Amino acid sequence: MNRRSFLLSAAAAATGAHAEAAPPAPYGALPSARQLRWHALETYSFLHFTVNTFTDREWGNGDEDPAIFNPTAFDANAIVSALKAGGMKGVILTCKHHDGFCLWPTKTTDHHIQKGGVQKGDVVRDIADAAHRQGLKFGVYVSPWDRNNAQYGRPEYVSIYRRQLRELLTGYGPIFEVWHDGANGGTGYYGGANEKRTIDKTSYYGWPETWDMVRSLQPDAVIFSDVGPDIRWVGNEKGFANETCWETYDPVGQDGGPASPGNVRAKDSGTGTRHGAHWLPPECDVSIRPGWFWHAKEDGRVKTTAQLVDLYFQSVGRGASFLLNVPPDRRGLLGENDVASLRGFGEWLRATFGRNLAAGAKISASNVRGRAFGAEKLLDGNPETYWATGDGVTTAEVTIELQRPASFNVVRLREDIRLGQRVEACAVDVWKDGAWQEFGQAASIGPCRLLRAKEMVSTTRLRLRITQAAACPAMTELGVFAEA
Ligand code: FUL
Repeated sequence: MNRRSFLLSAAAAATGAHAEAAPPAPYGALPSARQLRWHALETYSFLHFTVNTFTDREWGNGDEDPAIFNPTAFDANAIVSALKAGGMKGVILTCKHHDGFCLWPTKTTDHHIQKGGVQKGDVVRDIADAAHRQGLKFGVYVSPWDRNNAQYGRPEYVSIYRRQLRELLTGYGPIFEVWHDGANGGTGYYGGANEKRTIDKTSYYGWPETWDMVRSLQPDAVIFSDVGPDIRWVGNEKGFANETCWETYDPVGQDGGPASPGNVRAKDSGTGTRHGAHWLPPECDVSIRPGWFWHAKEDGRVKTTAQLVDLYFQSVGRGASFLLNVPPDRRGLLGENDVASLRGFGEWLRATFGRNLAAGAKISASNVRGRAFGAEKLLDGNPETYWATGDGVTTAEVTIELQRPASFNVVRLREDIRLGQRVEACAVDVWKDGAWQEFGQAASIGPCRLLRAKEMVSTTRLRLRITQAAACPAMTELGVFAEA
């Protein structure tokens, strides 16, 4: 400290005025701007729709006649409205699945929607336009494995695949997510060869070059695969992340070597890597039915609203996103049971999280970094403001006094992830019968942690305890909710 600043701070101390504290230094790997925008979505949908819908299969062989894709009452607006009512913020369409059939009139192959003489439309255009009109984001699933293409397995196919992506990324407005599945190579039609083609997953597709192209065409789109580079697969197709789930992740291949799409040690993906070098948050993909595609025999096996709610707690509630597949049927509409479960889920979301019962409460913290970082920032509903402690203060308590007794069973915590993932253990207590009782606890928080009690609790006092953190905590929200 030089003499002038010493005198200034001495003068401030004498008058009681303090210079405003600086924000905490970020900790560890940090999210990019495009990842931050994606984190805010939390719930969005998959539409699995292609020739398989008409052949009753999950994986087409690639020799399907394009004419069989013939929905009788396709209505993109109705599909998107049902997703919107279900609280979905975006929709990712299987523009091309492993069978190679393209749902848009691509110039790269004859195996597309306008060949075969029945359906003359462009399903990609219809879904993209309906989504944008209704305020949902639109994303594309484009399978790298193509069981129809004669060139699959040869270098020529990689440029065909890139041209397909280019068509989708330049002709259909803003794209929020580009989805590459990890199923790669094997038997197929391959232009009539009907053989097995094996590719080297680490080198064949030239992913770095493809991803550079995606970046240049749609800089705001996040890229999903088993290994990112923006969003990671959670390691299962059941819709849940691990109880402790870190946003950071350093993927390793199945044999311990370099990882690539289709070659990742999936058992690590649900937890991530604490202190990992990459911010690579998990996405939990799951179908509302047993299969990814529509099958009449599964009409009675649609997940209920209550099952979707459980999955929401196990995905979004653990810092991941919830990617719910709802497959259109042969009419080109969503089934009645699917629409009803979605509607129920959307109503539950709005009714449960519409009102933070702690809003307006008295709140104080055992440590506050400075006026701009007070505990009241946890209740102001503003994701840009946060409570933070002083540097080096990695344990702290926040106490809330409600204006009147409230009954609730959910507590939501959010860190300010612009500053990295900092908290490593926390607990929430409620005041009951003259003592503190634990309501719930967690290790990781990240963008969202939901603590859910089996039964409603009634109290006027709650407390959050941060018991371990890698750097002073910086948190944007402590919400208290009653499940509808
Ligand atoms: C997997 C595919 O093999 C399934 O058919 C489905 O599309 C799922 C979401 O991804 O890799």
